[in-house]
Amino acid sequence: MESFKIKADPYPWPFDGEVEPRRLALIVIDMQVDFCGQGGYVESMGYDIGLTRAAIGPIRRTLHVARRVPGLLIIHTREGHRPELVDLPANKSWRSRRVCPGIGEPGPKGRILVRGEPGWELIPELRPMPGEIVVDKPGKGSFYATDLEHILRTKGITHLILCGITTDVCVHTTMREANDRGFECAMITDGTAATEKRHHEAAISMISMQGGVFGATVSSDDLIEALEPLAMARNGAERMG
Ligand code: C5J
Repeated sequence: MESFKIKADPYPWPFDGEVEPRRLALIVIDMQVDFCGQGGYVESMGYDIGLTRAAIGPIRRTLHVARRVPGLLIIHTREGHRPELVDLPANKSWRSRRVCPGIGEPGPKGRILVRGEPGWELIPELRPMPGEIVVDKPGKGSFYATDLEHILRTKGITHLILCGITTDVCVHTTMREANDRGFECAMITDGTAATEKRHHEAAISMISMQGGVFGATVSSDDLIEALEPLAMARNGAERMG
């Protein structure tokens, strides 16, 4: 079985030399209209979605290769709450209403961060392909109150590559949760983005402290270069994301 390693910061990834694709999952976090689409939650709060949308191109290019690597598991996550909001903690609700519209309230893309609403959907550019896994999560971390860990353990996954939005919130929280559970993690620097550039940069910088306290960071170009030799040749039916 072929394996690969990647140029990364602060150490060549992974720590254990090389990884086989069957041990690896690519996790695409919360690429939802609410976080990077027009009329979504992030835009309604007054942030520039040009910043969060910057991750779309690098993620598409990464998926284009990753989808052709046999054995590599692809997982998408969505942050959102049940329509009755019974899984929305009072403090998360209260804080979100300070910036308005709050979670569960109506916005241009339906009720904010509510499952089934247009704003909660994954953006069309990054729609999952058949066979890819979608994990719905009520919190910032992808492990909290989900079956993600059960899926990863069942599939024998030991290494994770993370991308999506936002770098400083859901991506970082997921990376920290995964790291504490013993998964070897790398985050794609240009495949992540935040609502403020300085937060994105700080989140990347934090990962490299203490010798790679949560894992490592890689560029999408270096990841693609490492994956490409393992990818099957394109066929006629295959298309770019
Ligand atoms: C936030 C996320 N920022 N997906 N969610 O509230 O990072």
